[in-house]
Amino acid sequence: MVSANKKRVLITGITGQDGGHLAKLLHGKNYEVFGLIRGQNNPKREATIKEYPYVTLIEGDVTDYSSLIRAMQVAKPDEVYNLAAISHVGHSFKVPQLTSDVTGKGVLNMLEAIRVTDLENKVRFYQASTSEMFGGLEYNRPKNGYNEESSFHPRSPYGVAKLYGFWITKNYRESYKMFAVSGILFNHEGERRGLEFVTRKITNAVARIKLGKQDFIELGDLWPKRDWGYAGDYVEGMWRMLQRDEPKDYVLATGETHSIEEFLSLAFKEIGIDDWKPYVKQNPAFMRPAEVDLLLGDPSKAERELGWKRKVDFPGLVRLMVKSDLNIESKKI
Ligand code: NAP
Ligand code: G4F
Repeated sequence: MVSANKKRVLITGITGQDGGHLAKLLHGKNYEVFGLIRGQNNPKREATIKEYPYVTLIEGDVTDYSSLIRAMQVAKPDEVYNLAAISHVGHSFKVPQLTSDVTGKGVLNMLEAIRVTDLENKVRFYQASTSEMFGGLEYNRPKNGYNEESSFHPRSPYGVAKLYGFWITKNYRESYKMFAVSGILFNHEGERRGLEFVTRKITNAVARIKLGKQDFIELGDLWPKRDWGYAGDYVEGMWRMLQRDEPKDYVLATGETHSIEEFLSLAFKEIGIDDWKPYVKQNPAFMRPAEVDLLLGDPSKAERELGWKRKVDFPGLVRLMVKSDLNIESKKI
């Protein structure tokens, strides 16, 4: 039964890591939650229904404008969070045109669907922008971390597509006075992270090594550094951005950066192994044509204006991910 008093939200990318965290958060805040799901038989549909039974799924695809119009008509949302994307940087080099259509032009499709259906211009729009837009090169890296004024230098088809999404969001805000904002989020991880991303790939392998199911892990470059936080903390920041009086863009980050080697070291220590090196092999297949060397974010504007601050620290993040994977893997046959 849909209540007339409840706020309504449409989330694209509902089957992804952030989609799940956000649906849970907003359900807890008494929102009526609608989620866009793609494909005629999406393999994640059943798991999504099981874990988030309160979400009403709407079939659609961000490359299909007409499906977004329909989603708007069904959900009648007060807020839209556009999380849908081809989000894996390495994969974006393999499917650059599709990445451009989904991760880039998909943002325009969603904004247009809002513009033509929201005749009172009341819908608030969140775009999932990314630290990958900065590029992590030494020449444009501020000492205290990238902030909302830093310059961009994307290093992948993903980063380039996201930069288009960032600018078209800003353009719709300026042109049509839409409440349309970008969260420029640094890496956020957790127990719901896809296995294709390096943190979860490591914690899953560590759990399997502990349980005797796997002997080693194959990775690409180990020196890049990331500003890693916990996804559950970051969706709270997304929501806060849409509750402001004024539409503004914000960086969400921890203000710390760590290498993949540091992540490996902490993860293996969780299972009592001090020297991780014998368990890791390097495989060029996991290296990228261009790398983002070091990402460090400066979240001070979000801390000041949104009252947002990450709660889970780096060791806490590694610990919770290893613990969760040990739990998942020990239940599998
Ligand atoms: P994710 O787990 O990869 O989820 C991506 C979602 O997009 C999935 O639900 C996927 O659906 C959906 N999707 C892909 N193509 C689509 C299409 N054509 N139409 C509709 N939906 C489509 O990503 P995430 O980690 O939750 O991140 C959420 C958003 O934040 C993404 O836009 C990502 O680029 C951005 N971001 C993430 C981070 C991070 O560290 N996690 C940092 C900055 C920005 P399927 O399940 O059907 O594939
Ligand atoms: O875990 P990753 O794939 O994440 P990446 O490239 O930083 O992107 C993530 O964070 C972005 C925010 O900054 C998001 F916008 C994006 O959607 C995504 O969520 O790779 C992290 C680092 C890279 O330097 C990569 O080259 O780990 C390195 N790496 C080394 N071996 C590996 C592997 N990455 C993956 N995925 N798999 C490996 O085997």
